[in-house]
Amino acid sequence: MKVLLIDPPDLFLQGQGLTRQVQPLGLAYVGAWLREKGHEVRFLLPDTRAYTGDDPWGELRRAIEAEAPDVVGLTAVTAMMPSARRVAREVKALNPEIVTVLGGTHASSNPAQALRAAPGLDYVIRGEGELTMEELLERLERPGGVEPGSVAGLAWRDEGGEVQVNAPRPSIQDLDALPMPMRDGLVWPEDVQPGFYQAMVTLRGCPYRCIYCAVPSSNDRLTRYRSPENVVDEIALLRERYAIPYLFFHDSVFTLHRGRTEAICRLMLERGLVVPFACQTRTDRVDEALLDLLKEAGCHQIFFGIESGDVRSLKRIRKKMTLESIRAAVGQVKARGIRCTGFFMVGFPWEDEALMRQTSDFACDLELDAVSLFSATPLPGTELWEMAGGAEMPDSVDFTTPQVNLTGLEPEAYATLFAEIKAQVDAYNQSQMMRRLSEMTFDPAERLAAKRSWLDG
Ligand code: B12
Ligand code: SF4
Repeated sequence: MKVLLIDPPDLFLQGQGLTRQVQPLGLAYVGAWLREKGHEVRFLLPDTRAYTGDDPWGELRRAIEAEAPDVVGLTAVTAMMPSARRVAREVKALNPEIVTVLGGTHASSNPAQALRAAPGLDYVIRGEGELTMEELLERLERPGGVEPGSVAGLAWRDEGGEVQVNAPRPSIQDLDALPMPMRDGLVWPEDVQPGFYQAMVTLRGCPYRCIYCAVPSSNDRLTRYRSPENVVDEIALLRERYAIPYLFFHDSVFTLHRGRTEAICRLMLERGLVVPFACQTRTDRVDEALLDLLKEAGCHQIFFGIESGDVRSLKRIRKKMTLESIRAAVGQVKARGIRCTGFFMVGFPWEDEALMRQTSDFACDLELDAVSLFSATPLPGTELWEMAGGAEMPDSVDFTTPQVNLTGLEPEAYATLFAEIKAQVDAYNQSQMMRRLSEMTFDPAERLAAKRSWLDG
């Protein structure tokens, strides 16, 4: 079948969404699997184009029409659902025969609601999409009809229009058996900036249960790992095929399994595949020896999910760390010349002004290279969502301004306080940038030579 996989557009980006030029790996894995099974697969990344004029959806519509797919597969986080619904509607307006399927985090934690809220969608797939999508396509092709009730992992509408959600499909155990993510087949390949980074994931799932995070609810609870050999084979492929200048491990906790992380780094060194890379992890999942090895293998930047500067809040969100251990981990990273960024969140239901300021003060006192501050936002399937009564749904991807107020403060008071705290963090980030610039020392002789060659030229 002809399958078109679409990452719904974030229209406000106006074609400037650099990170959106990285093919979402969920779609890339599903695409690779379907292609291996004989389907014709293409990708549409609409955020690589600027939207102008009075019909911002026009170009997307024309591209879908030209591709004439049998099936459109969409991915979405919660905040992208309005856009996903709109794309599904556009597809159905073009041709109601095109089958529309949604997968991804939001679909996985909330399949019934996702389908109910989107008349343009035919099916929702929860959890990993490879096998369920393959089975759905196989049934769409066969003369006897789909019989959706027996497809594990599928949500569908019965003849009366009622949404039915089937039992989940067991998760894929052997990740090495999956083909490498599909990074070609782009409808608009000319839009993707050469020299931008490529992303990889080396594991699926997470054993932790942080109350604000949607990862545990969108997978089953099992964490599965790719073998170090399989991971490094993908790095070799990326080097060969795309000459990647930079790699980003998009795993939520890249160093979750210490021995495996070590093995990946050693193999990168052995095979001469040292590539500058960034990764995300927790402060309690690094130590000095591991950081030395990460650095040797090319680690250039580490992102830590630190979240709070209040030890009781850390406990409540299930990040049982001490402020001293966080400080020590950041210091160890920085001592090795690895850039270190921290993610923080304020606005949990129990937080008052003093606690929120405590977090921003702590964040700005850690000597991080950069601080990212978000407003606590309840995502479906999380404990925070339940605490918030499951009522409000973020309708913007911009969590750097409050989408939802969970605190006891009046909404306006919270918005003002958040803006003040954000300004403190922005000023800190700016000062860190200025410091880095001033530390860039130049050899006077080199400067003179450069000036001469410029004058001579
Ligand atoms: C990398 C990443 C990003 C990157 C994305 C880069 C890119 N273009 O890929 C960046 C930094 C840009 C980003 C931004 C955001 N992110 Co983010 N991100 C992640 C992260 C860490 C990994 C995603 C990934 O690649 N996973 C690996 C793939 C293989 O897994 P997968 O996506 O789940 O796909 C599988 C299934 O879901 C399914 N599937 C997925 N799509 C489809 C489609 C079809 C048709 C089918 C059949 C199946 C299917 O099959 C796939 C293979 O089995 C996840 C956490 C995580 N560990 O998953 C958070 C996560 C997805 N992000 C999250 C959030 C909240 C955001 C932001 C809203 C944050 C913000 N305010 O800025 C923005 C939204 C950006 C946007 N417009 O989409 C949340 C989403 C929760 C939710 N319910 O909304 C997550 C789960 C993190 C969390 N702690 O909760 N993110
Ligand atoms: S925030 Fe990170 S460590 Fe916590 S549950 Fe989510 S992925 Fe796991």
